[in-house]
Amino acid sequence: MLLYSKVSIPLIKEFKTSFGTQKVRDALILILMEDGITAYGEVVTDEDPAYGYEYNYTALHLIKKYLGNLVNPERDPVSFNERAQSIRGHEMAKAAVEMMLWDFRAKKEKKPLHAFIGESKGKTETGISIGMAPIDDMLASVGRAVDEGYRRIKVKIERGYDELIIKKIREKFGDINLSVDANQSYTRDDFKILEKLDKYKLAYIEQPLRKDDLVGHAVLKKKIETPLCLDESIVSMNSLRNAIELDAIDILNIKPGRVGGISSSLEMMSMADQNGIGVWIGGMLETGIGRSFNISLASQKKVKMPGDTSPNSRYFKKDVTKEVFHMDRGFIKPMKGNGIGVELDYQYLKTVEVEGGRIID
Ligand code: OSB
Ligand code: MG
Repeated sequence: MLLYSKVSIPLIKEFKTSFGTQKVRDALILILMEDGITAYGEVVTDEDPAYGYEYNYTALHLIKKYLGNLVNPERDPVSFNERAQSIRGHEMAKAAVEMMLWDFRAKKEKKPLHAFIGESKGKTETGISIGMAPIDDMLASVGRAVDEGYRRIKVKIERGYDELIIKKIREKFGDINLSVDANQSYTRDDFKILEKLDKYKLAYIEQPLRKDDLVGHAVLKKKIETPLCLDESIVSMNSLRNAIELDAIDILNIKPGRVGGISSSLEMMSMADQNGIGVWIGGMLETGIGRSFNISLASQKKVKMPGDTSPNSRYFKKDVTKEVFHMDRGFIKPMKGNGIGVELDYQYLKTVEVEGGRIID
């Protein structure tokens, strides 16, 4: 039986990026109950098509009309991926189903997911992503993150909210491991602004230009010293290969939910590794379900940079999972249990659920 539950969880603090301000996380959770096993998936979409073109309505529609039917009969994520190729795009919807199947298989084999999918370090270095805010608020948030022991601090920027805030952070906190994420806010007319950021020795600048402007990123990469990290631009092995061949990328932010799931994430890690591209695992304000998948991937040996895997207790007062992640001196560990190792707290889930039901009997 395949079920879904759409939940609306208020954020402790709004999260502001160049594409909008999130006040709640409207998460779409998938639940597969079979053979005495309960497996989970989470779609990283939100209510509106802001970060990408997919959103909750399209993802749920796709899962109901197409993807749910492609799951049968052997519950194997690899053959699901093959069949799902008949549906173009919609990697976020596909990813949620694919990842749920990986959780199912890992639980069937009685193994924690991080060990089931590859060579795991059993832990990962943790970074934090801080939304845009007035200067004083931002400096206070960075200060708190430094005190809490985060290994890399990423700050959201946009055209007009960039050099000054970076300058202030460097003045106050010295040479901390600092990066910025523009979420596609700049165009090719803004290269002069981006060149000025070189002197702040950022670990990287993430997704400065529009997602489909790989050539623009290649041109920019020649003009700046700051390493270029791509997020939205990379959705498939082909887009990664193109970025590498064009020399448009130094570092890759892999979000399994954006790239179609675990298999695709693992393939990307290998390709990045072979080409000297740094890799870290990103996040999309997931609940404990999605977060657990991310942390399992971030624990893989091939991931050598701190990612956006902060414990999501910084986003939610209460999560929909019974187990919550804790960070210890900048490290976070995958859960010990089988599969993703977290269970839904159904009692709480019902209080934040806005819609739910059966997809397949
Ligand atoms: O661009 O990395 C991003 C959150 C939502 C959408 C896009 C992004 C982000 C983050 C948050 O940076 C990272 C996290 O989940 O902690
Ligand atoms: Mg990003």
